[in-house]
Amino acid sequence: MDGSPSAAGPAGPGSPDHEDGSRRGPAHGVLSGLSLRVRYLVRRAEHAPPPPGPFRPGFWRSPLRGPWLTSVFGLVLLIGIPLMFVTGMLSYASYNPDLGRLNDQTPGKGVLGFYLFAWPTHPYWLYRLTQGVHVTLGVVLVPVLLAKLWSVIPKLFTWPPARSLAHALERLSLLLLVGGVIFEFVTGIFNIQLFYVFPGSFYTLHFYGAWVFIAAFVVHVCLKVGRMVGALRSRSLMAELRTPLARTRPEPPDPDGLVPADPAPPTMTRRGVLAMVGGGSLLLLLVTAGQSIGGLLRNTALLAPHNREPGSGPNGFQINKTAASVGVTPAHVGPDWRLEIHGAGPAHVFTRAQLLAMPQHTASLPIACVEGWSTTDQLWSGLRLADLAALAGLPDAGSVLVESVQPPGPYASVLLRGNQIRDPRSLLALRVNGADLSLDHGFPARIIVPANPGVNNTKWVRRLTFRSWP
Ligand code: HEM
Ligand SMILES: Nc1nc2c(c(=O)[nH]1)N[C@H]1C(S)=C(S)[C@@H](COP(=O)(O)O)O[C@H]1N2
Ligand SMILES: [Mo]
Repeated sequence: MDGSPSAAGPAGPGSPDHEDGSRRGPAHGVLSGLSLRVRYLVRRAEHAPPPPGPFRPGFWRSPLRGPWLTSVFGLVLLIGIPLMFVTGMLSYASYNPDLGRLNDQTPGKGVLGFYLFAWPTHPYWLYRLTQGVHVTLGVVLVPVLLAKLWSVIPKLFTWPPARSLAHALERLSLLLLVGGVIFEFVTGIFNIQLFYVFPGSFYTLHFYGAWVFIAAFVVHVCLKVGRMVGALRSRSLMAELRTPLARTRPEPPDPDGLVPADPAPPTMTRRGVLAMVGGGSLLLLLVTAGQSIGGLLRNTALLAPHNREPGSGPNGFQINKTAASVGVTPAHVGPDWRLEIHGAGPAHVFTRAQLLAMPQHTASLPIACVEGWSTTDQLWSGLRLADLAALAGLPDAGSVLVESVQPPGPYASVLLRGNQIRDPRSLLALRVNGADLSLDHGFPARIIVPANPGVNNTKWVRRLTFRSWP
C-alpha cells in the first residue's frame, strides 16, 4: 500500500459536489471541507520527499520485522487483552456500583453499567483470582506489548501522514488503539505502584479508558485477524526456533510494508527475540505473582510496593491502610466505642464486650485488594451479618449501609447486597486467627465477606443500617 499512488484513489480527482455543504447539511459541509483540506495537503506532501528520519523508507532496517513476528506477538495479545478486559469489567461489577454512589463515584457511567449483576459470594476466592489475574497478566504482558509496538513502528511513521479522509480515519483509530493501550497500562501500573499522579480518579480514567480502548481493539482485530492467520501459517514456529543466525533471513516482502526494503544484516535470530520477550515476561511473572499467591512466595514479589514483610503472629498479614494513615485514632476505638444497628425497629447499641458475649461464628477467608495483592485465607470470627439483619428486624434485608469511625472520605462507608448479607460466612469480625483484631486490621470490628473486593471489607465499623431494598 505504502507509496502506491493508486492508494489516493478514493479521494482522487472529481466529486466537486462535496463543496456544496449546504445541500447535505452542516455535518457534511464540515466533512467535505476537511476532505478537501486533506487532499490539498496530500498533493503537496506527495511532491515533497518525506522529512529525514523515521518517515524515510530506508530508516527502519531490522531484518526481523515482518508479518510473521508481528502476528506471534499479536496472537499473545489477542488472548491476553480480552482476559484483561473481562477481568477488569468483573472487578468493576464486584464493587456493586449499581447500589449507589458510595460504592462508585464514576460520573455518568450510564449505559456502560448495562452488564452489572449481583456479585456472588461463591466461590469465596473468586475476586482473589479475577483481580490477581488482571494485575499479574497486566504486568506480564508489558514485554509482549512493547515488542508488538516495536514490530509495527514503521507503520506509525507513514508519509504522507494522511492520504485521504479514509486513511486519516484509519490513522485516528490507530491512535485510539495505541494511545488507549498505553493509557490503560500506564494508569494500571501507576495504580498498583501507589503512584497517584493523574488528575481526577484513576479508577474513573481507567474505566472509561478501557471502553475507548476495547472499541478500537475490536475494530483492529476484525480488520487484521485474517492477515494474522495467514502470516502465522507462513512459517513454522518450530523451524524458527531451530534457525541459527547464519540462516536468519528477512520475511518475503509484504503488502503492509513491515519487511524493510533495504534490510540490515541480522544481529539476532527470531528465536533470540522470542526468548528475550518470553524471558522478560517470565521474570516479571516471578517477581509479581507472589503478591497474589501469598505464603512463602510473598517474598518473591519484588515489585509489590508494600507489605512484603507483614510481621508475625495472628495479625501478621498485609495491611492496606493503617489506622493512623486514614485518621483513625485510639480515641475513636477506645472504651467509648459503640456499634449501632439500625433497621426496621428501634436502633440497637452494643459495646464490644456485649458483641463478644453473643454466639460467635467463624469463616476462613482472604483479603483480596483491587490492586491485585491478596492474603492467604485467615480465620475470622465474629457475628454473622445475617443474624444482625434479623436482629434489626429485616431478616430479608436487600442491602446494608456500613459506616466506619473513619472521617468521611473514600472507603469510610460502603453498601453490601442481600446475597452478601445472607451468606453464613459474611461476618462482622471481632477477632482473627484466635486473637483480637489489631488496630490496623480494623479493631474493634470489621466486615469480611466472601469474594468481596478488599475495598468493600470496611474496617473500624461504627454503624450498620439494614434496608429492605437493594
Ligand atoms: C488491556 C488493558 C486493560 C484493560 C482493558 C483494563 C480494564 C479494567 C477495568 C474495566 C477495570 C475496572 C474499572 C476500574 O476499577 O477502574 C480495571 C480495574 C483495574 N485495573 Fe485494569 N485494565 C487494563 C490494564 C491494566 C494493567 C496493565 C494494570 C496493572 C498492571 C491494571 C490494573 C488495574 C487495577 C489496579 C484496577 C482496580 C482499580 C481500582 O478499582 O482502583 N489494569 N481494569
Ligand atoms: N474504613 C476503612 N476500611 C477499609 C479501608 C480503608 O481505607 N478504610 N481499606 C480497604 C482496602 S482497600 C482493603 S484492601 C482492605 C485491607 O484490609 P487489611 O488492611 O486488614 O488487610 O481494607 C479495606 N477496608
Ligand atoms: Mo484494597
